[in-house]
Amino acid sequence: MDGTTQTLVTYELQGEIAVIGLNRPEKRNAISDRLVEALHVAATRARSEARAAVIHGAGDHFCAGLDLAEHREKPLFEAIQGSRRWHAVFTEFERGEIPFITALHGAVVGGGFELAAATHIRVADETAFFGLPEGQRGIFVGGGGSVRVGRLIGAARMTDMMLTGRTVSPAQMEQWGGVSYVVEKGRALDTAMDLARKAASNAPMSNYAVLNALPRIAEMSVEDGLFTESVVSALTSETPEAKQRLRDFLEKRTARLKAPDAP
Ligand code: 1HE
Repeated sequence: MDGTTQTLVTYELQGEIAVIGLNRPEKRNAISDRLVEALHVAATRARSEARAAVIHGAGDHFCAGLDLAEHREKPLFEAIQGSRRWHAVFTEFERGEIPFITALHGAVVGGGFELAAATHIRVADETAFFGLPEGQRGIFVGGGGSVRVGRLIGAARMTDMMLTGRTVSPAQMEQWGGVSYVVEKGRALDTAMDLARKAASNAPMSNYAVLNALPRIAEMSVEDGLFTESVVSALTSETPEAKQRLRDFLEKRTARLKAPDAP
């Protein structure tokens, strides 16, 4: 298929989960302007009909980042507008209404890492490797990485990755807090789907509060954060769904929590 007829992003609703696939494997899922728009369409649809979503990549790599061929041709102002569009679309994932989970394998580099950083849970398989090669390409992160990746793994580690061009293994990235799960080769999508089903079973208002209150509270002073928490907590408890779920627990209609399985 050529670049005009190809479905750059696949979309499928599996039960309550939207499964969104970067689908440009011949270019290692490099993110072009059209691919950003396709992600926007997928995010909008997922928000309207799913309770959680998983993003994965077709082929051997999750995503090679910004489409460098397209970027090379861009005048200055279009480059700024393009970056701002990434920000707007990735924020639809990050601060939306449903949780997004990324299933990572192969290259998770540049804008691909920025995309993953805008989602709520990252699952990597053993083949994944992380890089921020912008310095080697003579450019800078433009998909929100300076804000999100820096906060996720720490500014010093991000600086190191950008200055040295080093790639980072999934095990190291897990230690750094950049991914939450490392699984066997080929298992990232299944694991992400399992996690998405769990998240989808929560009350939607609780998930909304996690997605929208937690990151804001993290930016507040301690006093403001604690106050905001009390208000959000009380509002969440007032929903009919919360009342029903609390009743279900007290009347022993829900499963009890269990200690985790041994690692
Ligand atoms: C691309 C891109 C791309 C591959 N833009 N076309 N990202 C990077 O600097 C990463 C650049 N890519 C790579 O290092 C490698 O391609 C991979 C490690 C990801 C995969 O290697 P490999 O050997 O499987 O594939 P390949 O042969 O390098 O690439 C296959 C094709 O995809 C080839 O095109 P072809 O026409 O010669 O077949 C490549 O040119 C093409 N391709 N990656 C365009 N990124 C909002 S700011 C974000 C800033 C950034 O993301 S900077 C980081 C950019």
